[in-house]
Amino acid sequence: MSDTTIKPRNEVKPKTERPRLHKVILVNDDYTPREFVVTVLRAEFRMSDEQAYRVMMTAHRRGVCVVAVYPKEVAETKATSATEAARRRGYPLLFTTEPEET
Ligand code: TYC
Repeated sequence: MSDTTIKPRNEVKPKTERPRLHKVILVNDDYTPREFVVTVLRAEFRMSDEQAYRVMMTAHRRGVCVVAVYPKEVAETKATSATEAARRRGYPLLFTTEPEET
């Protein structure tokens, strides 16, 4: 048997940090039809008709509306995909992302 003793580290700090979330933001414009905005919100963000309508009207009135929060990668993918769906139809509709304040 060896005399060597192994001293455990005094402090083992548990890793509890969660990945930071990013907001997906819907931006108003003067050209995209309301109904199309609702359709995109329903399809890309799995919202009910009622939720989608409320989010669309908030962006319409205030200029922007937070749609949802996700881990960074997910937020960016969804924002890009929703914006591209609008481009394919020739609309200037824009979704952006930004980190959520903690
Ligand atoms: N302002 C648009 C209209 O009156 C509708 C709209 C709402 C467009 C929200 C974009 O993010 C938006 N047709």
